[in-house]
Amino acid sequence: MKTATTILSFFFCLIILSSLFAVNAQTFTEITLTSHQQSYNRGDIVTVSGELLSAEQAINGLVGLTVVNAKGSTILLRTVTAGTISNPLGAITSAYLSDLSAYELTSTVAGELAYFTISVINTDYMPRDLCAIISVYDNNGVPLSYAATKFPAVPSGKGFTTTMSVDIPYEAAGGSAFAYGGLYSNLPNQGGYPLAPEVSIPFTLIGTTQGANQPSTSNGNQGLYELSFKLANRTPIGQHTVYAISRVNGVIASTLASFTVKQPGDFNGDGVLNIYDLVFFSNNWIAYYSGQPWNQLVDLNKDSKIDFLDLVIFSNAWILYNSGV
Ligand SMILES: [Ca+2]
Ligand SMILES: [Ca+2]
Repeated sequence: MKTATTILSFFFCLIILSSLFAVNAQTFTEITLTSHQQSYNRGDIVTVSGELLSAEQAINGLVGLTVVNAKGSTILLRTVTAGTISNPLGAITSAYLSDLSAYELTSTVAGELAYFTISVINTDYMPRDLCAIISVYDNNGVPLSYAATKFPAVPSGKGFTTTMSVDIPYEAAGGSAFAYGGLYSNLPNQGGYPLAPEVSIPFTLIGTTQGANQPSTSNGNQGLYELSFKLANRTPIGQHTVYAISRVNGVIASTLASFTVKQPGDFNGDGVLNIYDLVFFSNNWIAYYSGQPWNQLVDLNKDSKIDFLDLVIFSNAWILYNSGV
């Protein structure tokens, strides 16, 4: 929790500082960010989007997006493009799944460390700190983990190649998965902004469960950007924070948004899982079987029926809630 507070207070300071710089530079660079819903269930698809503006006009640019879960862990770091990017300050020249020795691989196994090798260069005219980032998803478009490597003051025209390890959880959905390679001036939670468009790295994830082949998606037209991803079935309950940062015309703009991941089985939405939710479940179960109207909230596995599968999910949520997990 301490880490979460530190990260969030850093982001707030950065926003205040960047807005001061924006005023001083009189360019009024601004970035907006919203999550399309205030609250989500575990397993839902989250979409966040926003706009990049300079002097109140939509402007092309790179936007770095960070999502921090309710336990303060960063679950994804992505670079989305708001329009066409010309003359980026850096480039990713290659990125692929590999072994520890940078030998290229096509598949890896859930529950083990995966390795990714990425090569980046500084295309600016002056030395720059470079931070290469790998953000990994499973076959359901669920963000799993990330890794980053920084090198200070990389000369103009030079770069580095690094091999990074990412922990792939055992429960990650197998199939066609994606990682994304990003290049930043630093980690976004340390004020870093994107220097180059990201690259996607397709690979095969061998898992104990097969995913639905539903990748995370991003898109953008001039000034507009959007990112969708799926919440893990085990994502912590509570407030998730999304942080966006961009550098446009030499001015850094950043902002925050948040959404809540709801307690499964909390049908009346009071944040507590108790007898009132059980009564709601039972009443709707009875209604379903007697052909009466029933509430879709109770269909926890979203198969348009109320049966024992929903009861199992409800019971598991009840046990987990009452054991304080
Ligand atoms: Ca409740
Ligand atoms: Ca159901």
